[in-house]
Amino acid sequence: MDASTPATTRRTLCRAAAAVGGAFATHAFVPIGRAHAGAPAILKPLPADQFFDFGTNAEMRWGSVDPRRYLTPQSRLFVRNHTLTPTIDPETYALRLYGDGLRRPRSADDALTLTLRDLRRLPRATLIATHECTGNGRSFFVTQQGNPVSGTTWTLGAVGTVRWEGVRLRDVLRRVGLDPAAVSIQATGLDPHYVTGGVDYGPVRRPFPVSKALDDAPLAWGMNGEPLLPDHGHPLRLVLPGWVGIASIKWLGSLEVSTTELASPWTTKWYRIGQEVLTTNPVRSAWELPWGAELKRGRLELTGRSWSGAAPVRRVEVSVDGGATWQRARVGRAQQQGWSQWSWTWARPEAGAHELWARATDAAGRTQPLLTPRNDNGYFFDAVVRHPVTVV
Ligand SMILES: Nc1nc2c(c(=O)[nH]1)N[C@H]1C(S)=C(S)[C@@H](COP(=O)(O)O)O[C@H]1N2
Ligand SMILES: [Mo]
Repeated sequence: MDASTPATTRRTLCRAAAAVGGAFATHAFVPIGRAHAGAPAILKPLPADQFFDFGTNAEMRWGSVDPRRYLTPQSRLFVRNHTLTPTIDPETYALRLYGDGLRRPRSADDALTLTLRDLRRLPRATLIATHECTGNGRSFFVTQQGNPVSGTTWTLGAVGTVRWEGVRLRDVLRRVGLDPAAVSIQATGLDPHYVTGGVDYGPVRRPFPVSKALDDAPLAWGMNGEPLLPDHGHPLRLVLPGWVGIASIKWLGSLEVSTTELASPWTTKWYRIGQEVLTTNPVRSAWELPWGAELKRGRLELTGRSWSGAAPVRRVEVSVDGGATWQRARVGRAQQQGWSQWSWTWARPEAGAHELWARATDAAGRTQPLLTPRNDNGYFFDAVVRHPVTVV
C-alpha cells in the first residue's frame, strides 16, 4: 500500500439496517433523522488529503497530522460506523437508565430518563485521552506478515487524542443510585440495527464492568471545546478511556445496570480474541509521514507519536537498519491519558529506499513486538510497523 492508495467510493448502504423493532426495545420518543437512500454514512467532510474514505469508516492520514498540535481536531478524527451517523435532536434527547442493578430496580419499559439539561446540572468533567479502534493497523497483518484477516483495512490512522467534555459516569450513577451488587452495564446506541450476513444483531451495544464506570469513564457531549459532531456521537456518547473504541458507544440511548454479567454480540462474537474479551488497547506508534514519503537528503528531523491504553509511553526507539540497532527518540510529555509526541534526528541518511521502524514501551512495561500473533478479525496489531520512505 502507498500514499496514493485510492479511497474506496462510498458504498450504498443497506437501508434494511434502519428498520427497528423485533426483539429490541424501540426508542420511539427519540426522533432520529431518517437517512434518504444513498445518503452518506458519514456527515462531516472527508478531504482526500486528510482521510482514507472507506464508506462507513474514514481513516486519518498520518501524513496530514500537524506536529505542532497535540490534540486531534474533531474535523480530522477517524470515524468508525457500523451503519451510519444518525441525526438526533438534543432538545428531545434523553438517556434511559434501567436494570436490576439500580438501587430502585427498573424495567426497560419503565426506564429513568435524563435529559441533557439534567446531566448539565452535574459537575463538569474533562479528560484528555487517546481514542482508537480495535482494528487499527489491521492491514499490516496482510502487508507485513502475510496473514489473511477480515475487516476494514486501516493502516495506523484509526486513532486520535482528544479532550472529552461532559460529566463523570460515576456522578450520574451516584445520583441515580446504584445497588452495591451491580457488576455490569450495557451501553446501547441509537443508530440503526447492525445487519450483516442476513442477521439482525440489533443496535450496537456492549457491556462493561461497573468498576470501569466508577473509575474514569465520562459521558461526553463535547470534544476539544466544541459540541460533538453527529459522526462522533452527538448529543451524548460514552467514553471508556484506554479501552477498545467499540467500548465508547456513540449516540448513547440507554445504560442497563445489572447484578449479573451482561453480554452482546460485541463481546461474544466480535471484539474478542479466543476467550479474551478485548478491553485495554495495546502499545502502538506512527510516523507523521505519508506512506512511501520522499525525504530530501540532509539532516532530517522526523516526528511521530506513540500511545498505549494501559499507561503513559516511557520510551521510543527507532531503527533504520531493520532492527539491528536502535536509537532513542526524544519523547515529549503525555497529557493525562493521551499519546506522546516524539522526534528523532536522522543525521546522515543515504539516498535510496529505507524503512523507518519505531518501537514504544509504556510505563506498564509493555513493548511493541516485531510480530503480532494472527487472529481472524485482525484486532490489536501492535507490532513495529515498517514505514517505507525514499531519500532523494
Ligand atoms: N452506537 C455506536 N457506537 C459506536 C460505534 C457504532 O457503530 N455505533 N462504533 C464503535 C467503534 S468500533 C469505534 S472504533 C468508535 C469510533 O468512534 P468515532 O467514530 O467517534 O471515532 O465508536 C464506537 N462506538
Ligand atoms: Mo472500532
